[in-house]
Amino acid sequence: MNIIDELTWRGAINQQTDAEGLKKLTTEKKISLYCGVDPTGDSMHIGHLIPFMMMKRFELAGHHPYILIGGATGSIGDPSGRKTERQLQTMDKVQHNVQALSRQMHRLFGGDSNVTMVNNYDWLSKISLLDFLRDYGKLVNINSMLAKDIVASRLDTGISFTEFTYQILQSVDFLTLHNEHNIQLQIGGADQWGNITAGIDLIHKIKGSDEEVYGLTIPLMLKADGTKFGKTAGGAIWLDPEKTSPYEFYQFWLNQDDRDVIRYLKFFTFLSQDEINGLEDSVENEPAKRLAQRRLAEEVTRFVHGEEALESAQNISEILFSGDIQKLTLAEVQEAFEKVPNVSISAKPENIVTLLTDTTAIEPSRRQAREDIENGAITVNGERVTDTDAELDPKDNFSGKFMVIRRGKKNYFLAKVEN
Ligand code: 545
Repeated sequence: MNIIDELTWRGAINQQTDAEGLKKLTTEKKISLYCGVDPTGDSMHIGHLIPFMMMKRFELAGHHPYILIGGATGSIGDPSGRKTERQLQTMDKVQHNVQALSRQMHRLFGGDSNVTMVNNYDWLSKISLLDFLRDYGKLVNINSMLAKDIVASRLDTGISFTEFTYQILQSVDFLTLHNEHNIQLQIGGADQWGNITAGIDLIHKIKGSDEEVYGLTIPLMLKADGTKFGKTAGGAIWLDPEKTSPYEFYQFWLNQDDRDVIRYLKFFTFLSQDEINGLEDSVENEPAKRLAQRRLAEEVTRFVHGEEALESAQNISEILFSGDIQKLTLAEVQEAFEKVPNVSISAKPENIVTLLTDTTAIEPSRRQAREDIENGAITVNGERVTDTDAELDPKDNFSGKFMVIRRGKKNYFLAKVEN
């Protein structure tokens, strides 16, 4: 199947500069294409990942993707999708982020794949101001720059000359990559449309309007309930395991709504159309099994974090579901309860009522603590405690490092033992 037809089936096409031309080109030959990312942070979140998943599909179809890290553009800042001027980052910070993002990209798309990484600092930093103005500035029309949505929407609040110029830098990238690597297509999220078409205009001005270059954008991912995709109460879902643990990452996908899960499978997994259609039937006919969510969580976690992290995330999920938390390893306890309230306790044995009130303030009063204990609402390390005189010794579990306290069905607290 042609790659453009595949992306269409996946719901992954927002706009194209020449749909017919691009389909013909990709049917006739294998092309080189690119997508860029600016080092404005040290990790991508799952929203940023989308166009790069689509690049991987181009690769699987035999095309040659280039990933551009914006060492130069990242020091300026893309105004796209932002209502206010950005604060400039220090060059040290940009450099740090370039390295972090390159590592992340390598882990995801490197290895033995046919993906090439480039950094636009290598060419943009070499252009002098006079050359810039003479070679490129002269070819770009201020009127068409002002007409771009991104710039137009900032005219009343204001936009600096620096951010205004950003679209020319991204255009020079497209031109440079076209000249040096015969790149014919740039892809990006819907917010990149203005920058991508600016690049095509520049190439046409310099190389003639017959020069075959294309742009394609991917729609913003929306959720059926109208809230923002990829955000939870705890913030964004990051690809960096230090920011979002593999367990939390796995749970995020597992908890998706039936109305969204098929669209996510199409965007974030490499499952075939047949497999996804099968899962769609399952959502319709046996939704309680949540097969689609399970498969989604499994595929995406494996792709981003690897097999071992996936197994551990599944293991933690099963253990928490069964309540048998003594089976968790020390590392798993930390991962599982990273986001629950943390309290600290001493290494000495303590009475359960004192522990829940004076020591940890999990319960508001001794009366409430006694009531919850007697009603069976309190478990410690997976075991129900119903005796208000019980003495708990932190040494008994998790190598004396943690005590996991649960109030009611879902309220977990991680007590860290002070040493
Ligand atoms: C720079 C030079 C080029 C081509 C592209 C660029 C980057 C582009 C841009 N892209 C966004 C981005 O976000 C910061 C990530 C922090 C880790 O700003 N001008 O860099 C996002 N992009 C992915 C998608 C996007 C876009 O990386 O395209 O739409 C989000 O889905 O916002 O020559």
